[in-house]
Order: sequence, then structure tokens, then C-alpha cells
Amino acid sequence: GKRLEGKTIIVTGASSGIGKSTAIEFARTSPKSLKLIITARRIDALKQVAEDIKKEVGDGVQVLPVQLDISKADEVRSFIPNLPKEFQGIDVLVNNAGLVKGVDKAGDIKEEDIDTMMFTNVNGLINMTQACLKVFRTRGESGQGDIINIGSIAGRAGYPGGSIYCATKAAIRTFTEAIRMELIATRIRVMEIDPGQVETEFSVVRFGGDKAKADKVYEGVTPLTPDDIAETIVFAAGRPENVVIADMLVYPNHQAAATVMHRRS
Ligand code: NDP
Ligand code: 8X3
Repeated sequence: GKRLEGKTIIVTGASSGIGKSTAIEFARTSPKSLKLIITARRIDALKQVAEDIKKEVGDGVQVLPVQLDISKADEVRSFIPNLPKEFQGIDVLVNNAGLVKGVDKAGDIKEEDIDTMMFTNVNGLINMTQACLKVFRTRGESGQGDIINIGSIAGRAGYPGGSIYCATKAAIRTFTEAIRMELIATRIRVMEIDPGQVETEFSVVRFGGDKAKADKVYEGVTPLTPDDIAETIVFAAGRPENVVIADMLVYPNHQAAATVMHRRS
């Protein structure tokens, strides 16, 4: 509520799934004087999210949908300078955009898929972070702002068919840990939330649009919803300034590791 009032918040990958829910949840939690920048490649979907927010909470929240492909370094570089002035003072960055491509094993993984996952999940997240740190550093005595990175259970242990995705999420995890140390003399908070299985477009993207294959992933289980993770993200951002939710692992009740799932038969 109050702690988020007046903040400028950017959510990447807000056209779907966890990012979309997070944008909506921020608006619900702080319906007054919030500035929300929502980004992804699909601008029409972002505009729809902005409409939905307006319908639900009214005009108190200013929502700015902006098309951005975070895998393209030049797009990220020009992103903040191209924002309207009143949106440039970013307070909170939610690095959520990310994806998985395929289940191929090393030796057979398409180069294109490797590049897509690495450039989006790793380079994209790092470039967004660097861009926002420039803004954060100008604030207060030593710098202030929040970085909330969406990792995954996949970053904590590998699983077969996920080597590249797992490697990207492990990279996020060590990057997050290292920059929290680098920024210790500032008021910049560096946080990571690692979801287990969440039902979103994630598996549809993994299987190249094959919805039937994606649905199989969630058969006989009750996965997390994007709202479940959105609530943890907004919770982390809304803690008092002296509190850092450094690291949070969130499972659905049927899951106890990346590959340990109990399915109803
Ligand atoms: P979705 O596929 O529903 O959403 C992914 C979002 O990322 C979309 O909004 C997509 O937008 C965006 N995105 C993908 N590539 C790019 C790009 N190059 N530039 C900008 N935006 C991009 O999946 P989730 O909501 O599940 O995924 C969100 C995050 O959560 C990811 O980082 C994922 O790894 C992580 N995660 C997901 C889990 C799950 O089980 N679902 C578990 C643990 C972590 P667009 O296509 O319009 O660009
Ligand atoms: C997504 C979780 O285990 O499906 O990050 O790869 S998993």
C-alpha cells in the first residue's frame, strides 16, 4: 500500500504470465499515484494489460506500455532515455522477462535456441539492471532503488532437457548475489524470487506453441498461478526500506525439487 505510493515501477515480460499478474497486483496494492512501465515484445498484449488495469483500479495508476525486446542490447540501451521524462525516475525494476526453448539434450540443442535463452534470460536481465542502476545511483546519498530478479528452481539444480535454461537461471543467481555485495554501501536492494512450477505460457513457448504438449506438464498437479508469484514480488517490493527479501523459493504443494513432483494418478 503506502510504501509503494508515488513509485515508478518497471516490469519486463508483462504481456503474459507472471509479469502481467505482477503489473496488475502492483496496481491493486497501490492504486494511487503509481507509475507502471510495462514492457515486452507484444505491444498489443501490453496495451490490453493497461486497459485491464484501468478498468479494475481506475486512473490513479499511470500505465505506460512500451515495446522492448530485452535480448537486443541496443534496444535496452536507448530504452530509458526514450521514456517520457516523468517515467524516467525508476524506483523498482522487476526483471521477469524470460523463456525456455525446447527439451533437447546437449549435443542436439539448436544454436538459435541457445542464443535466444542466453540473450534474453542472461544478457537482457544484466543490461536492464545496468540501465536502471544508472538511475538508482543518482538518488539519495549513495543510490537507492529495488531490483527484483525472477530466477527459478531451475537455477538451483540442473535437470535433463533443461541444461541451457538451467544455466541461464544459475547465471542470474550468481549475478544477483555478486551485485548485492557490490552495492552494499548503497540503499539499493537486490532481491531474487525463484518459482517452482507456475502455469503460464512458459510451457507453450518451450514446446514451440504445442498447447497439448504444454497441458501435459500440468496434468495431475495443481501448479502455482501467476498471481501466487505476483503476490510475493509485490510483498518483497513493499517491505520497509531496511528489509531485503534476498532470496525466496516458492513451490506448489506437489513439488519438492525441479524434478520431484507428485502427480495424482
Ligand atoms: P510467459 O511465457 O507467460 O511470460 C514470459 C514473458 O517474457 C512474456 O511476457 C514475454 O513477452 C516475455 N519475453 C520473452 N522474451 C522476451 C524478450 N526477448 N524481450 C522482452 N520480453 C520477453 O512465462 P512466465 O510468466 O512463466 O515467465 C516469466 C519468468 O518466470 C521467466 O523469467 C521464467 O523463466 C520464470 N519462471 C517461470 C516458471 C514457470 O514454471 N512458469 C518457473 C520459474 C521461473 P513477449 O513474448 O511479448 O516478448
Ligand atoms: C521453470 C521451472 O522446472 O519447469 O523455471 O524448468 S522448470
